Amino acid sequence: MADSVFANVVRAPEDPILGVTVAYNKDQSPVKLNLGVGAYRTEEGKPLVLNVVRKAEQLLVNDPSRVKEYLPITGLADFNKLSAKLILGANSPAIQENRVTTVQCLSGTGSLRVGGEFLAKHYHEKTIYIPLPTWGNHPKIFTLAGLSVKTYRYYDPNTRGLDFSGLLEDLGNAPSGAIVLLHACAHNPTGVDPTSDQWEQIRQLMRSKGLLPFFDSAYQGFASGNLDSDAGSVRMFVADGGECVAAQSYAKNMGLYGERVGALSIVCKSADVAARVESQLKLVIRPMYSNPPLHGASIVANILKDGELYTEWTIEHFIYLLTGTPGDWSHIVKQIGMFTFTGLNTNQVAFMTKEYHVYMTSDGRISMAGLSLKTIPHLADAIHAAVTNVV
Ligand code: PGU
Repeated sequence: MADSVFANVVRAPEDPILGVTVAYNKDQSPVKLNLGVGAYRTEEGKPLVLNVVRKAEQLLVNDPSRVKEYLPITGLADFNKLSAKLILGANSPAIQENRVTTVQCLSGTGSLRVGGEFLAKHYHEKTIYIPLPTWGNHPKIFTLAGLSVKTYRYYDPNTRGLDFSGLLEDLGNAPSGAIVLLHACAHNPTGVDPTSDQWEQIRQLMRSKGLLPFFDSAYQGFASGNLDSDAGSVRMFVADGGECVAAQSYAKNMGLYGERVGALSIVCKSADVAARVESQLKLVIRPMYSNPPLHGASIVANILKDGELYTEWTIEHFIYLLTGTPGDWSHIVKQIGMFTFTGLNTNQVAFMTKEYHVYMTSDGRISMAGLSLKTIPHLADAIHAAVTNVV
């Protein structure tokens, strides 16, 4: 047999986050626990679908007038309008003045990628600053989008809090006009967010240097439990009349992970600019995947536009924020969002996986949403053993 024409393809490593699920699926142990990916689980550790999502889905199935026609390149119009309202606020002047363009994209990742490619093509400064650390896919998304990626200091391992002076210093030294990736709330993986006063200082510094804010909003509702408060950082930057970019994901806050529902909004100075920006976004999207999928966006639109379902969503979703925290380390209580940055090192994580079948990312991040009352003691044992046996 002749060699494969692909014989020189080298094996790539598993993804640092999604690869944790691959390893977990292979494990046969009955006590295994997956705290890698940020996803809600039932007490039994099974994936959880919100009731309100089931209801909205049923409405779609029962409606015979619904067809499977292609969506426009920009996606479902209702979904886009409602998404802009969710992040910018119902009474946002920017929306009223028609200077926001919103396009439906493939969840948060797709929104970041489309936004990145648009900026690489049409924005004058090609450097994007991302926090250190950040979600592991950020540098890859923006590099492949054609931007050059640099980091700014964000987390201080000594205080297990924000390195605010480092952040201000690094953004202060960024070239004017550079793009800055900001986690709108519930920073992943650290769970550390700036206070409103700190956000205000960041805003002033960024506006004074003409730095362009690119918000990643993957956890709206997870930081404070309130959708509006969690969009406060974004709204602060819109209220000053300046421009910004925002990527939204419904993967976590509606539990729609695999439906791949998200939106990219670009807030512009005028309606005329917004229309031209949208025309160019279509040119980015069309050759990439032509137009986005219909089903998930229809679910979201049904929930967001219906008063009753909307209320049900806000109540049901936030009940799951009340998951208990193991241990009494004060940083764990202080950190917010779906994840806890435990401070466990790579060796301790490897030990917990090998000896206790507990799966998490090697940086020590655990998804709190993967825990249940039943599994907390097992995790606590595993952490105790790791901390006492492994340095
Ligand atoms: N932005 C941030 C900050 C994220 O944490 C995630 C998902 C995304 C964007 C993109 O999510 P979409 O599913 O594309 O909407 N991070 C999760 C999910 C697993 C992953 O890495 O994709 C996580 O566990 O970090």
